[in-house]
Amino acid sequence: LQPTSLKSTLFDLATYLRQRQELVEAALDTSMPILYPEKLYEAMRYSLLAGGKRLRPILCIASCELVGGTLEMAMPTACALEMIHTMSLIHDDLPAMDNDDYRRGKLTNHKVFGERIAILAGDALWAYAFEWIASQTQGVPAEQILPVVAQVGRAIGAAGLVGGQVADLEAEGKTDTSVEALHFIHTHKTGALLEASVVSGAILAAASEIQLEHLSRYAQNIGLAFQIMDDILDITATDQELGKTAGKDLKVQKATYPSLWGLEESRYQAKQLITAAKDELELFGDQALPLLSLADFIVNRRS
Ligand code: GRG
Repeated sequence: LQPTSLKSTLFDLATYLRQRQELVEAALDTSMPILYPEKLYEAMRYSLLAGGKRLRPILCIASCELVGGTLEMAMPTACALEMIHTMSLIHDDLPAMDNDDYRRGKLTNHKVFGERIAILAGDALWAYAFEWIASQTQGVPAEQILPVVAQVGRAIGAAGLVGGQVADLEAEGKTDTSVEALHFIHTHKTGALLEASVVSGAILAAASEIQLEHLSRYAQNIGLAFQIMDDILDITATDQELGKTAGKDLKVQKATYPSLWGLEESRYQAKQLITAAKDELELFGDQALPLLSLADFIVNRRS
């Protein structure tokens, strides 16, 4: 018998990811036609279809399928999660926030469309995300769609992305940020939407309470590991791998996991979290291979 933490080596993740990415890409493309005012829709499409790993939609679909649901049941929510992720990147790149010129190897939204349209494209994207879940989800009873809406709403507001972003802004320039404060920032900024992705997929497939508890803990662990790896990659990956351009202005000093723990300890902690995440999936047996492999992907990725 193989321990859960070793099982994912049997799974062809590259093919799985490519196939899922193509399906998500096509669904996102049809979700966003260009209407009037064209400039707004073009700005929304520009960032929504700018590539990216599509990790949140893929987690949502994998979790839905794990609990016995279908890809079709999960796809509207999967697309909505990517719309929200995209809007958070557009707003994060704004001059008032991180002031970035490049994202996913392309000019940032405000560099192409101007700040005012970038803000509004972000606003329209997250409103559309909720409309999309409510109007497009089929084959799922309304009483399962409602908690998904609540889960996603919670993940993006003060108890999630926005709360994490504010805590992050408040930590800027400080030299005494604690590990607890850094955890707060990242469990909210990054972890909350990853958790909502996994949990919402499972809710759509009518997961039991016990399944939801395990999947939540799986997602919390991969969420933190994901951020630790992000911090590590910021130091070790090339600008090309990160989709940035070389020679950017020096950023405001921020605490990171490697700055608090060092690189080696950060890698160790990320691996520990991935092992813990995979252990949470024991009860699902081999059905969990996609989520087990996705956990490994988080620590092995190059961008
Ligand atoms: C949600 C209403 C609302 C506002 C946004 C700006 C903001 C508030 C929050 C910032 C959130 C943020 C940018 C978190 C970082 C998340 C993160 C680790 C992004 C990188 O994710 P990947 O690696 O990116 O999945 P790709 O490009 O692959 O999609």
